[in-house]
Amino acid sequence: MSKLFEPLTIKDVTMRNRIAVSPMCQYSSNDGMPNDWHFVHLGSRAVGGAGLVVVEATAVSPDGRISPADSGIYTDDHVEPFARITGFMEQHGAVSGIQLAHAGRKASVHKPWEGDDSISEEQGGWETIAPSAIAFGENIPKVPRQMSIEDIKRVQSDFVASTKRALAAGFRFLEIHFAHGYLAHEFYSPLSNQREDEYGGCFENRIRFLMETFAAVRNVWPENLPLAARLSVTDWIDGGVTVEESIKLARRLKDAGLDMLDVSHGFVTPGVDAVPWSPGMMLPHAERIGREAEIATTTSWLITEPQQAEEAVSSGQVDMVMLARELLSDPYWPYHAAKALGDDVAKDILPVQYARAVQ
Ligand code: 8OZ
Repeated sequence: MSKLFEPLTIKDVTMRNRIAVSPMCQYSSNDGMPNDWHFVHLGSRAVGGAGLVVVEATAVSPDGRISPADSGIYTDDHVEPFARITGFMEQHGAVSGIQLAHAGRKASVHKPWEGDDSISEEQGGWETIAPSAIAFGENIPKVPRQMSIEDIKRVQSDFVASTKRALAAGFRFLEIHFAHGYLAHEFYSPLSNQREDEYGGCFENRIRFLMETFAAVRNVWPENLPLAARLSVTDWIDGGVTVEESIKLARRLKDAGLDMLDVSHGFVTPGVDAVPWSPGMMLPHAERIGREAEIATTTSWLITEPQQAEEAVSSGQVDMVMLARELLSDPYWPYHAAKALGDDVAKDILPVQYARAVQ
């Protein structure tokens, strides 16, 4: 049997294989509510055979949404519609995961297919907050308000309340969004954090928001359930975060109870030319961080082929792969991958309603 289709156990949760659906924003909610779109989108990927399905970046507060159409888990009313989705996904053999996020200075923008640019307050946008009053730039010129200590505490308590709701909704895998230039990454990167208090400056201060938020979430997320974080491990530019300091941060998070690091990159500033786009580009970084920080890892980015995914896990570069776009065009990618790898599990992946007709 291939390694890709070997189950993976983290804490008390066993995934049937090492293929995860990476969190992908759908920009299809009204006031944060998941709806039939999310049910079908996520449910289809569970039926398609993924071991873990992670719900898109889900906001911990209304101002933490990237766009007004982001999903959110900032009221108790969000729990029930998410529970319907987790119930269906688990019934079809997938572990239900969710990514919790606050978009910081990249909040209050139009959906990608409506321009991806800042929405003014007159147009229904909102005031954004960030570690420092520095705009992202280019298509997001809105200058955020520098967060006070009270703002920091408020956002951290929003992460805690959202974690409790995620648990109530039946999720068994939680990922905190520390990547892609959103709020936590804005604290981590010197490019967006120019604070002069204990939340800015040296490494210790720049990771404080992340460490405190992580500890607060870990405190309410059950010890026996996996807690992951997605981290932009490099900003790809001088003066930004580096893989070396991200290894230090990964070790610190591991000591604080991190179960898996989702290795990602960039997006804290616009127009970075140095991104080395290539197949499996983050796999060597994930391998190094996993080895040096002694932490389980996963990654995404241009992992598209069954053999490539198999090599990534069988060579020990990562414990699990996260696929995104490939799974948009083919929810049955796990089934097709098992067939391509000649794996016997292919016959068990499709639900009986389909398997009776297709093998
Ligand atoms: C990839 C690159 C930049 C942003 C997210 C919308 O992380 C994103 C995103 C994904 O939620």
